[in-house]
Amino acid sequence: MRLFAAVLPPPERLDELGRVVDRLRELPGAGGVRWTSSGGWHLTLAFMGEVDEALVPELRVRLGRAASRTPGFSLRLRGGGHFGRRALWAGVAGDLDVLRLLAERSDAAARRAGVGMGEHRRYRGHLTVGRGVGVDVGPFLEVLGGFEGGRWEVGELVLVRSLLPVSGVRGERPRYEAVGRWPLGGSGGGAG
Ligand code: 2AM
Repeated sequence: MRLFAAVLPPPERLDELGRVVDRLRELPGAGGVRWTSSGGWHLTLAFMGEVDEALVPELRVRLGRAASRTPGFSLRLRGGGHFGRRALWAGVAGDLDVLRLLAERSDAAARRAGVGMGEHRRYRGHLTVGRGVGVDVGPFLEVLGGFEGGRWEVGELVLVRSLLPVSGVRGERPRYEAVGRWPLGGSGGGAG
């Protein structure tokens, strides 16, 4: 199954972002962006891709351990950016060091469980709101630049399954399903 570890912002924070994205979708050129579905919005910690079912029990144990070793922390959604024309995203602010630590521990958990994780890149927290940006991103970034979401406490690490569309309908988006949740430890992080 196709899996990734993520932080899921609470509904009220997603609603705030939703109001900004509604404005983006009214801008000229918005039709040239594949907007992600707000119900699936997430901050990816570690993307694992296709994972052999046999590895999942070990992966769960290790993700649970990564979560328990990491203290709860606070974040807010703020501003935005883009990865070339591939992705338009909302940024994050707050305890970014802990967010990065949780991302690195999730990546390490997956590697130790035997998941092929590809090359290790420096983590950059972001929430993708649009893909395949076929137009000038400038006007979108201008609106996102003024976005300041409210703070929330991140209390859990979530394992998400991504179900890719099979219908072949153009523009259809993946469905996401939480298949595991582990509380963060709150004990100060430890050494591992
Ligand atoms: P993105 O939003 O920055 O594109 C589920 O696919 C999530 O995992 C997406 O939010 C995506 O991040 C992230 N991801 C990271 N690497 C990926 C990859 N190689 N293929 C698909 N998704 C990836």
